[in-house]
Formats: sequence, C-alpha cells, structure tokens
Amino acid sequence: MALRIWGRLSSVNVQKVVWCADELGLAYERIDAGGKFGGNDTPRYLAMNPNGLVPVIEDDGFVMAESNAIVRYLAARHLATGLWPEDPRARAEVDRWMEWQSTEYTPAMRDIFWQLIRVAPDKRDARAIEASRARSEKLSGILDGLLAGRPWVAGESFTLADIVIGCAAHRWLRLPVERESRPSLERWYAALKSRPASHQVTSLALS
Ligand SMILES: N[C@@H](CCC(=O)N[C@@H](CS)C(=O)NCC(=O)O)C(=O)O
Repeated sequence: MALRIWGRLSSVNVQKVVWCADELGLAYERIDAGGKFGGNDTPRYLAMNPNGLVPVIEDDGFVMAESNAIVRYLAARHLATGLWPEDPRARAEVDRWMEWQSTEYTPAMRDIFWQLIRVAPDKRDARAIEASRARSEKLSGILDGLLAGRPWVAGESFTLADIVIGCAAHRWLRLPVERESRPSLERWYAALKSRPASHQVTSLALS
C-alpha cells in the first residue's frame, strides 16, 4: 500500500487526512495509533514525528506530520487544484480559513469537547466548559456569516478549507449542548454530509 495513515479516527486531525484521501479516491491503510491505542511513543513513531502526535503519513517512503500540511501535500501530489487552487489569491483564501480552523475554531472547542466527552461528569470543570462553549458559539457565528454569502468556505467551490473546518464543525454540532440556530452553517454541513468522501467522518459519534 503506497499510502499509510497513522492515527485513530476519533482524532479530529486524523479525520481531516482520511476525508481528504477519500475525496482524492486514494487507496490507503490506516493504522490506529494514539489515545487508547497508544503506539505514538515508540522510537519508530517518534522518528516519524518527534511530537508523538497523530496523524502522520508515510507515502512511498515520504514521512509527513501536521494535519493541514498533510492535506495540502496530498492535494498537491495528486494535482487536485480544485481542493487547493493554484491561483495565489484563491489559494490564500483557502489557507486563511485553514489557519482559522487550526488556530481559532478547534482550540475554542477543545475544553468543551474534552470535558463533555472524555471527563467523568463528577470531574467536569463548569467554568472551562462555559468559556469554551461561548467562544465556540461566537466563532460558529462568524462561520455562519461567511457561509451566508458563499456556498463553500473559500468561495464558489469545495476546497481543503471545507474539509478541515468540516471536521471541526462536525464535532461542534455533535456536542450535547444547546446551540444557537445557524442556518447557513447547517445548510453547508448538510452539503458536506451528502459527499460520500465525508462519510467516515460525518457518520462518527464523538468519542
Ligand atoms: N498540529 C497537529 C496536532 C496533532 C494533535 O494534537 N493530535 C492529537 C489528537 S487530535 C494527539 O496526537 N493526541 C495524542 C494522542 O492521541 O495520543 C496536527 O494538526 O496534526
């Protein structure tokens, strides 16, 4: 198998890579690693990624870590200029929102996700949950406003930005909390769900 993806599917960062590979129609082997599976602290794994985090890919001997860099690499390697456009301004718009996902949106929901899904009810930190909920709600409002004016995150067509933000939005929309109504975000998420390549991610329960 030319492409190997290391990482458990419950990781939002692994989800991006799997979804991207499915959009590209690639054959790959995914190996569970990280979380309850472990295996990401072995010398072999740390040689691939000294941070000991998932995902990592091996592609015919080429090793790569960092989920957003991986999906850009896969799109470039397979000449998927629809997913990651060549035009500098179109590409910058995709990259801008990919940065927003990794530096704003996913970090905002980290505490609420962790507390509600992975921490026992009697051990939860209510203040951390509320701060994370409020920030995630605010950023979801920004995303909703963006999607009120365009069908996809970066404009008129589906790109890598939809994949990486789609993984984060899936998490947000599945959390057991009250959310404000976001019609444009929900319309976009329904469009994402209808893409067969999204199914490994959009059919996942949070864990
Ligand atoms: N910036 C990295 C972050 C990777 C990351 O934080 N991965 C988490 C899972 S989402 C991880 O490996 N956690 C440790 C574990 O699963 O054992 C990326 O985008 O790939």
